[in-house]
Amino acid sequence: MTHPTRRDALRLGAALVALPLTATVARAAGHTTTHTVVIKGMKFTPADITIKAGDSITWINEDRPRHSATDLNGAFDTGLLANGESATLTFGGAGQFSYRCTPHANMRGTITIT
Ligand SMILES: [Cu+2]
Repeated sequence: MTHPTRRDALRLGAALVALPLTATVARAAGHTTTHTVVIKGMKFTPADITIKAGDSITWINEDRPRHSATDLNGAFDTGLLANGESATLTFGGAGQFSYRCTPHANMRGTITIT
């Protein structure tokens, strides 16, 4: 839990929250949700997820190999998660992200924020 890479990832997540006014409104209304993406069998489930601005996603690694959720354009990175570890990021604004696992290029996912 104190791995430096993980802390950096959380800071990036917090930075994403600060951006748009719509996210602030959504959070003030108390309608945010934390979604779960399970990493198991060398894939993200669900691989494609749609959330609302201000929501969070928790990635949980249930595999033996280490995995990450790493944005293709560098917007976020959970860092490598060992078996049983998780990381949570909050997404502030509408948009779309495509991400992959750093060690396993064929592990792909998308996040759509409405
Ligand atoms: Cu992986």
